[in-house]
Amino acid sequence: MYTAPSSSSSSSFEFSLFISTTTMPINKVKVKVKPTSHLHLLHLLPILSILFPLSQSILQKPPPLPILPLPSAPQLQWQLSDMAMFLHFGPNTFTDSEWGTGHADPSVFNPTRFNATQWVQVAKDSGFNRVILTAKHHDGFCLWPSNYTNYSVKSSPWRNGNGDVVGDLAAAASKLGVSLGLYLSPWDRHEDCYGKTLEYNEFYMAQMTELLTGYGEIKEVWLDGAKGEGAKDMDYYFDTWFDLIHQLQPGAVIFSDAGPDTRWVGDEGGEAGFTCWSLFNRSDAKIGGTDTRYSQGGDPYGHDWVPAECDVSIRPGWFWHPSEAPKSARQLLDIYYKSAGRNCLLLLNVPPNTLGLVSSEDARVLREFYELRRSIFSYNLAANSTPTASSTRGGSSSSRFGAYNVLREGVYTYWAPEENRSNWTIHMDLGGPVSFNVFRVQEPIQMGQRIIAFHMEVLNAAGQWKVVAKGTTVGYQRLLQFRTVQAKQLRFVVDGSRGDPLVAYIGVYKDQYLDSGSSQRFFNGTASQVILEKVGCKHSHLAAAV
Ligand code: FUL
Repeated sequence: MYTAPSSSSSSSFEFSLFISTTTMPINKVKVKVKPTSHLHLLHLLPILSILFPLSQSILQKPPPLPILPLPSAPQLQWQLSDMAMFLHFGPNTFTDSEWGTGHADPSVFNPTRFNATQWVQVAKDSGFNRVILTAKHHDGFCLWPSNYTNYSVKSSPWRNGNGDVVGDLAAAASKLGVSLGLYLSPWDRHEDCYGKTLEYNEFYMAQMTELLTGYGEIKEVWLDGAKGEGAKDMDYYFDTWFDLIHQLQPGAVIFSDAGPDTRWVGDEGGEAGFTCWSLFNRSDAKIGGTDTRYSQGGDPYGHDWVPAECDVSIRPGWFWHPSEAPKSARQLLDIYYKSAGRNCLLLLNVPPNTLGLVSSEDARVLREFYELRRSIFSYNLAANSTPTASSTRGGSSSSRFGAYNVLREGVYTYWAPEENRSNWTIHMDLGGPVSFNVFRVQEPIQMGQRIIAFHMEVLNAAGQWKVVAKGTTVGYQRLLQFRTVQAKQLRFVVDGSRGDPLVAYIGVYKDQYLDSGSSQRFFNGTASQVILEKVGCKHSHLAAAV
């Protein structure tokens, strides 16, 4: 198995070449050096650097300058997780509605087997490490005992009015190591002061403060501009809200149609544009007045870093309805390719039912979705290849920016080309014929989003390079699907970039169900065992988890 040298090992390697003898006379001082002990060498470094001024050859070339705009630390952390689970729950669950009027009797809210740990466990078991709850939806009913309204769990029969859904979820999430986000709807169809700008803004900020000070760390605050026809007119003081949220929870990202930290992708089908920039101009966007094309694609000239979040429900509605069924795992996978595979976070809604549990049908589909992803992505079929590049920053293939980095997981190690080149190619000799139909590439987004266009080509039996897939933006992660090809060699070529392109990861995979017309049949929530068996026999080398 190919193991790339780490940057620390490459510098100690250079150092051990520099002092190649075991005993060296240095100004009549004899220094014994064991060539195998890097620890000893490190201890000697200060003495040796005085006695021998360092030669230029062992100085490292620094990383290139990042290209603005850049993600903040919470934005970076948010994007590295690629999926979150949305939980729509409240009186609508019990009244079979989507937009509650705000006048449903609180007595309807009574989830007799409520278990927030089950919600979080389902999320965790299917590969989600963030859950986001509708703490208050448009009907104004609060899932926590707010001091500013009686329209809440306090007035319901559930646990005799002593329950707190937000509290239970926060405790379960913290216990299982899953992060928590909260949705506090600005539009409130119950609250009397809604429509009076000053009063309602005070009310909303007081509720926000309760949520952000009473439940530990909150990683995402979700709000939207949705409002029904005929709703009272008023101003929301968004900028003041955003400052309050960042003050109370500095690690949280704020979602809205226009950021500030993450933007709505502009549709509720979970689909980003084929081209999707994290760059965006916030001043060109309006909360409650989304330009879908602008949101789906972002803006290559944008001054702000505002990556897109793709929300979609596992069922037709956002809330649970007895007549609705979940999508199949294959459909979820297609959505994954069009969201997480296009530089976005997939926010998948899984609505708990009237018992207060994630339904078993939904849990089964999620398990299959997880197994499908695992069967495809846990083994990079190029893992044993030897990548080489058209050029390498620092001039040597043993540099810390060498092409070998594209086989190391994560975005913090990357290939960088020599400056001012126009040919940016990574060549991979796969060491024998490999069949694949999915391509994955990642940029180190902490350095800015750069790649504008790329293609991937393979060497065919006749010795000609043939283009298999073309893409535009990459960002955190780009996935491309195509008909299965068999190749011994591939080339990744950057055709356009804002500055020198940097590449953090390249992978090729086999989605064994992609070319088969029968795939729908397998992924309708009833065939977990079939998938596990198929996956198990095809990929005995699977890693433990995605
Ligand atoms: C929209 C709302 O109107 C829907 O009910 C749902 O909550 C969706 C996620 O956001 O703006």
